Amino acid sequence: MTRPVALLRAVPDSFTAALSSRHSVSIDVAKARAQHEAYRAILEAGGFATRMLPADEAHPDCPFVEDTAVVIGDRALATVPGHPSRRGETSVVVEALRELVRVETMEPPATLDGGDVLQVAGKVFVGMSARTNREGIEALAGFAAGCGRPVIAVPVPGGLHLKSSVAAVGDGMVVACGVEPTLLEGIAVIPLPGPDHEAANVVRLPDGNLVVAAEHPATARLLERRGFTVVPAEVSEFAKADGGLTCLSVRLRDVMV
Ligand code: CIR
Repeated sequence: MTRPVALLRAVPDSFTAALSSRHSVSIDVAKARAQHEAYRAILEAGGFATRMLPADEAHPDCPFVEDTAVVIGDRALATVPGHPSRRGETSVVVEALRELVRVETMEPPATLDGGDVLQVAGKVFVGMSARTNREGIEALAGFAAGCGRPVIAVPVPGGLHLKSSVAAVGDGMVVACGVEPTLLEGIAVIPLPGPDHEAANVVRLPDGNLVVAAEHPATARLLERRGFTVVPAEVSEFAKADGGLTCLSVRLRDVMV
């Protein structure tokens, strides 16, 4: 039986130095590795074939692999991550992607983090965040046009990236915190009350179940009331570095292995 692929990247010892807006918290690397392994097991159980790329000590944020590439169908766009310290993360990801899909590369001055790209109902929404600039959005639009997908730029309501506040939960449906529903034209929005935007960062598994951060039980309850089956995952150590569930993988939903 073939399965869609998800790429992950292992946690380096240097993860304690990952970028973070929460300066007073210290990251437990052993705990982060255990959480990462459990996350991988959840993706596998839910139907993904996972591939683990090696950690890179020179790049503390490398486990947040989602930011380095945008995949549409059988094509990928390698990004120029918005933070300068993260730019060297892409090369290993590009090598891995080349074994699976056709890869295009974004060039500076364009910058874009994959965490700003939300794909739902055949549309590509992109957050105008501090990490994703106008040139990055134009580069994404050119790439997506080649895949027959429109790109719609939207403001980021809170957190680091667009997907810090909104994630796809089904065909044409998202869960979102603080997102003005009219911005996501044609998409059904399950609103989350907040105040924590990251509570909306969930991963949809191939089997239809949703991975929800164990730190956000209210999100789990709300999605269960909507009829979803929820799989909790602990990601406390990644949250300390402003990361969530989607950040930890690049999901190639149409690439079967
Ligand atoms: C950063 O600041 O770039 C990382 N510490 C967190 C990246 C999170 N990535 C994501 O939401 N896609």
